Amino acid sequence: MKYVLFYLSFLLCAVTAKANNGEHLWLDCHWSANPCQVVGPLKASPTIGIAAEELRQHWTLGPQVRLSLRSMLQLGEGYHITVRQIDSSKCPQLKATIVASSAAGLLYGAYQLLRLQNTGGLDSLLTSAPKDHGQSLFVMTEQPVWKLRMLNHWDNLDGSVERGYAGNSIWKWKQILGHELTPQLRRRLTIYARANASIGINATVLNNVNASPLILTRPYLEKVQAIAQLLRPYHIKVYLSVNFGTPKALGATSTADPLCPDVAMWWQRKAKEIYALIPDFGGFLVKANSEGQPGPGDYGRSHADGANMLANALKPFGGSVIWRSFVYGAHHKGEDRVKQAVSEFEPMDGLMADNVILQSKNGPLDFQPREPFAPIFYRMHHTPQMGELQITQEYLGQSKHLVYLAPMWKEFLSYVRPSMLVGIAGVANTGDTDNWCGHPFSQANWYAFGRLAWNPQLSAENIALEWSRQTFKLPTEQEQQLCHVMLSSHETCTDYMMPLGLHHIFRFDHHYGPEPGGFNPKYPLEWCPTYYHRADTLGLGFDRTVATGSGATAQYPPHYAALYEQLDSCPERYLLWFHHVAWTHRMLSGRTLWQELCHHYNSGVAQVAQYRSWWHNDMHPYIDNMRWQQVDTLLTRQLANAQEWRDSCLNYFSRFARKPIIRPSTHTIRQ
Ligand code: BDP
Repeated sequence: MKYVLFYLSFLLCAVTAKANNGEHLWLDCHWSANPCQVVGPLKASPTIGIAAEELRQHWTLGPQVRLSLRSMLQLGEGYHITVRQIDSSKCPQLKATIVASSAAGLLYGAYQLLRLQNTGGLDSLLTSAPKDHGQSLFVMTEQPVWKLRMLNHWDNLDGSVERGYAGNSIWKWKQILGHELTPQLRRRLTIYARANASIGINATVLNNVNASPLILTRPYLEKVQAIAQLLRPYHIKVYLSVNFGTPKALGATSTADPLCPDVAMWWQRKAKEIYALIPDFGGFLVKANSEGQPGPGDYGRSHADGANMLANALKPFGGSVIWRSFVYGAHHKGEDRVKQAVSEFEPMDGLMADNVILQSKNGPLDFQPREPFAPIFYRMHHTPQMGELQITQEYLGQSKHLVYLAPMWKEFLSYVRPSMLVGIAGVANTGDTDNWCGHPFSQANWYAFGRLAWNPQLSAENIALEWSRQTFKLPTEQEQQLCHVMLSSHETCTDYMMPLGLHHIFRFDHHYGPEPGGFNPKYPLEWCPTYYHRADTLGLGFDRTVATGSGATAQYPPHYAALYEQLDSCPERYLLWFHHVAWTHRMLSGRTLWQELCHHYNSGVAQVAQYRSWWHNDMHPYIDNMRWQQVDTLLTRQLANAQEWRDSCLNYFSRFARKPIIRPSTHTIRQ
């Protein structure tokens, strides 16, 4: 085992000696000449072996780390860390102990200890004078809030990635021969596994929710088994997205009706086959009767019928069904799209098997730059729920814009309490490009997702700081500037794309640039920008009030329903989501709606211009040339794109407002 790990670390680091292409993400991969000693039950499991090897290679603040496994402590996946100052006579050194009740806890504790080291969390111990008995102490105990901390890959079997902006799929099915991964793939996926383990992610769905039936055929299942074997020591469980019509599509049955005994039997046999290959398989993620996917509705059955049939097949093996609530247009045609998840699923609350989890996107529409939270989280009282966040920035500049998503996710988490969920999923932004995520700053979103999934109380500020320290290692002033840019970047993006609660005014299909006038009779109305902004000569915005609109406000708990229903109390960031507002309406700033809209668009562009000139003029000395150049080019592009957003949206809306566009002044940065 030791030699395997030695070889792996060597392989992992060899390629990056020359230039930092970002492949190792936020992780240290230098090869220590003087490894520290790690003591404990190192042979007890491969997971502990990895924890020990990480510490041996990367812990530099003291001669020894002790790992201790105590199952009585009931720490679950958590850990208890103690660090003491020793030998302060010459230069202070630290002695660390990690106690956990599981191998996973030791692994997570090891990564946390290294994070503390690399982000300066133990500096005070190193600099402080010795306390009584010659020792200062640092202690921390942590357990994850959610048991499921999952990535959803939208990777297709042909190697493409739906809404992927960082190259092709990371899985490389052709490089898995029988049960063996090629050395290249093994090396790459080991970096992936290590990155996830370092931030606490413990589950991954390998394939697209728009799933190919082929994933459940034997050759693919054997490849999945090979991936599961690689991920297992990093405490990552594999799940698969399944196509509800699979038995029929593969020609095994004549129908996919969930109430047909042959169909149920097929799934039971399939579950048995999967668990024989992958005993700790997590379960199925299902997108059914949504955007053309097959589902129980095709046979007049309910989502509960479908979910329960699958749940029944997985139950004997301890697996779960994660059923998505992202459905619209199937059963509630004509109803405001944002209301349809509640209309569809609320009547099924309590009817689903106990190993079914309902997974819903953070907002009621579709990963827009800003959405109010989805009310379904408050409407299901007997069904375990998971939140689905999107790391891949489909609607937030993809891998071309610097947009740090933690503030947006924190906004969601300020409405939906962690205790309301059993887990959280993030639609992954990984691809086979060298640095995994395309934009160097998009790595921060993967990092932030994991950290928040572990502990939703962490602040966006601290996570930005942690990430930038581990990724760039900058002097304090530059680090602060960088964090400021990251933290303001989401608001900046909504300013130049869709301020004040505007939504879905993207160009058709690719969801990158603006098309506020977009309308195509060939598409469902719910895909057309004009359906969402409702601009006319009187005003702008979608009226979702009970009094005069679609009544979506009524789906919220009373406090929020009242807040959103009234124009005067509705937070301005959601204003045009819930109200059709007169162009002359006075905003809190004293400006009219039209003036305010111009102000936001101008201010978004001005912010990006500032980011770009800061990076271009000030940051070159502090960042390796490769990444500096990459970000410089991307920020130039982001600026041009922000200007395009501003110009096309203001040009278009000015036709309705019948007011001249207010051009940027020197005061356009958001106050
Ligand atoms: C939308 C994407 C589409 C996904 C869908 C989903 O545009 O590609 O398949 O969500 O979540 O945002 O199922």
